[in-house]
Amino acid sequence: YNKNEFAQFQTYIARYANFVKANLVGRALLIEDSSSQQQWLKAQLECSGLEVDAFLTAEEAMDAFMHVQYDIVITDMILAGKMSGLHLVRTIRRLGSEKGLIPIFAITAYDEISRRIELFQVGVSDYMAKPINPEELLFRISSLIKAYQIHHELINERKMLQEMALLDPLTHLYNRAALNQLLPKAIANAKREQTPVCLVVMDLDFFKRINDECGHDQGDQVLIETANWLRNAFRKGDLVFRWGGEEFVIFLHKCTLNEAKELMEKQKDRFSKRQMANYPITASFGISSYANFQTEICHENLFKQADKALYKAKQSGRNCVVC
Ligand code: GH3
Ligand code: MG
Ligand code: MG
Ligand code: MG
Ligand code: MG
Repeated sequence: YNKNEFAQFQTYIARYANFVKANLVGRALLIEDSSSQQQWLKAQLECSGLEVDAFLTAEEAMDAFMHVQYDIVITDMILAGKMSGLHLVRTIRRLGSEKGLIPIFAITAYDEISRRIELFQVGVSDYMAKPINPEELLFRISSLIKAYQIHHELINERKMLQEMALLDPLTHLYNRAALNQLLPKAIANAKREQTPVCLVVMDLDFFKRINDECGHDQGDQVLIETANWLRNAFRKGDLVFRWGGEEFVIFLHKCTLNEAKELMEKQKDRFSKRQMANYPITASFGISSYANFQTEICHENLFKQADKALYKAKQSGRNCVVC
């Protein structure tokens, strides 16, 4: 750089440093065993807008780390306690969970190549050697924090999308994709625990009439209220799905065919006595069961058997239960 360029560069750095200072949002875990250095570092970090929890030993810091959600760990490598900086980094990295991916910034007294390599080998994200220049420190941690926060947002968004993909948007019951995912597991559980299970397919009777007579919105409302009724009608551990249209599927765990038949007769009567969105409505039910554990059954076949029984229920006049 010539003199002019350097001056310009310095102004730029100062301006950007102020920007970074005012713009860091997050919580830092700071470990420094010299209390004067700790106070100084804490003040520098807090200037940038960060919240800082500071500790003198790695043991105390690790305790806080397990209970609080941090955005970065900034640690001195040579510490007074039993647990060294390297040990702390290794412990965090071994967690495996989301927590174990936090950026870790090392502050070291030595700056030899072998030391630096060792830091990266145990999983440090970045480091600076003492004496620390606060401007540079803020630049370095700011990019680490931002990358980690974006990573977090993406993980949360992905979780939300995965959950949404399994829910029916109208009724918020599990949808058919959820059925394909959860039923094989539920059937495998039944086989492992040797406890019989049943599958019920429920189809609203003459549902098309509601749409025709009262409009599609009224039809939707009936579906929503039916779903709410179903949600409360069964035991914890039973699964309720909207399979499609006006058809619902109920998986009954720890339930024999006779028990399912008896239960569904009662539920059918309760349902037919209730109005759904001020509309009197009944439903037909078909039941299949899995109780012979010498044989395998896939959820498609379990469904087909229940659907066949449902067809018979429709043929014998609706508002009834067939096994
Ligand atoms: P059945 O007793 O034989 O089952 O007669 P049904 O009228 O209930 O059966 P059908 O299969 O003839 O008609 C089902 C209707 O459900 C047709 C379709 O337009 C309607 N439907 C499917 N999904 C929805 C939905 O999300 N909202 C509304 N309002 N109607 C739906
Ligand atoms: Mg130290
Ligand atoms: Mg139908
Ligand atoms: Mg039909
Ligand atoms: Mg129907």
